[in-house]
Amino acid sequence: MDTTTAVNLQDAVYEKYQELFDHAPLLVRSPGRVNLIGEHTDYNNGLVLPAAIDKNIVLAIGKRDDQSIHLYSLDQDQAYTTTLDRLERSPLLWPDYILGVAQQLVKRGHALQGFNIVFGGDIPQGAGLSSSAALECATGFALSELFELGVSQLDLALTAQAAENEFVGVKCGLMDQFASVFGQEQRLIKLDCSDFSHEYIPFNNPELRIVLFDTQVKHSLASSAYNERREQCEYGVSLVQKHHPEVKSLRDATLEQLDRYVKPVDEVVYNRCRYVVSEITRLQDGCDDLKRDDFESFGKRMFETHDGLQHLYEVSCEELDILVDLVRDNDAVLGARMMGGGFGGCTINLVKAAEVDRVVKEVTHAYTEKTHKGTQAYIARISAGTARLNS
Ligand code: GAF
Repeated sequence: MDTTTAVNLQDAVYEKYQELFDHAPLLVRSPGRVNLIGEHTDYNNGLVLPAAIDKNIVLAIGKRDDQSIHLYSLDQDQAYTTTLDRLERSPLLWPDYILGVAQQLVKRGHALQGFNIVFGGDIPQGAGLSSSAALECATGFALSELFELGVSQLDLALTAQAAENEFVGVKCGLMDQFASVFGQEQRLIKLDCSDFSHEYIPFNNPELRIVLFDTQVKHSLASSAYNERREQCEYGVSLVQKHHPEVKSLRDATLEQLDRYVKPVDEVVYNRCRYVVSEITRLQDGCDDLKRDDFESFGKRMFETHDGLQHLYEVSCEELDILVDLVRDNDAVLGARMMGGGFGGCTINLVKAAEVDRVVKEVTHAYTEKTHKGTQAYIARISAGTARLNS
């Protein structure tokens, strides 16, 4: 977070809390994320390579003497009130990310009492930077600190994911919540979603920048198509499993098995599975590139990922494809691809630091010419994960 914005946001959240509830709150922040490579692999027990970024949800929390829950969103300028025994979905939608986490903590045997929350953020919404995962992780962490629940970092990420799966209804994997909680300055997280083991890979080349171009669109089929992709992957696994019972997820499957057992039955499911199996290998190779400082090779893999997401997994959209095509032959851009669930949001680009201004100007202009829409560019700085802001 840019220091001035960060301080302003913290101050705004803190002051609003005091104005509404008349006592000093506990303050936490939880970041959004980028993902360098490894898309739609997390819910297939595969690997991902995310990092927390310098854009955050800031959340103020305090105890109440009763069982009620008072919530206020600074960005929406909306309040919502309920009670601990009525943790149900709200017509306002944003409270669900908070109530879902509270429900999961209760389900896991933690004792809560009533609480107040005020939150705000500078993570662009609907841009695929995981503002909802950040809100879930901020809530879980804040409740754990407030009621001294001792929730571990891994349980925090899993609780937040369960809230998204069960309360909000999006069957997401663990990547976004894990990155938000486990993020570290200038380090990528190579997370193995089959057993949650992870390794940090330094990413601090001063000559490179991570630039995000926001399509400024979010096509409506995003969450239903997401759940459908997940089902298609599971179906592909079931076809392989009939012959290889040891294959429990696409992480265990080979391209040969897909050719043999999935392709003859369903060409679409085959394409989905082929993308995932190739992407898991691509991520492993990409991590080797990074360890050798071979960013050229890593960048080429990012373009390959985009091609797979566009043609095989079919979660891209016209605007994302245009943004990637605009930089394919640009010497200052080593790699680019759509990022996150798809059907809108941002592309992630690896750009030579000295050329960032020129690239942003050219892409912004050309995108508007082609789509008659605006794009917003963000430079993402890799930052630390969920933390307390006061004692
Ligand atoms: C969304 C999901 F929330 C993640 O779990 C992940 O599957 C991603 O889409 C695609 O890689 O961000």
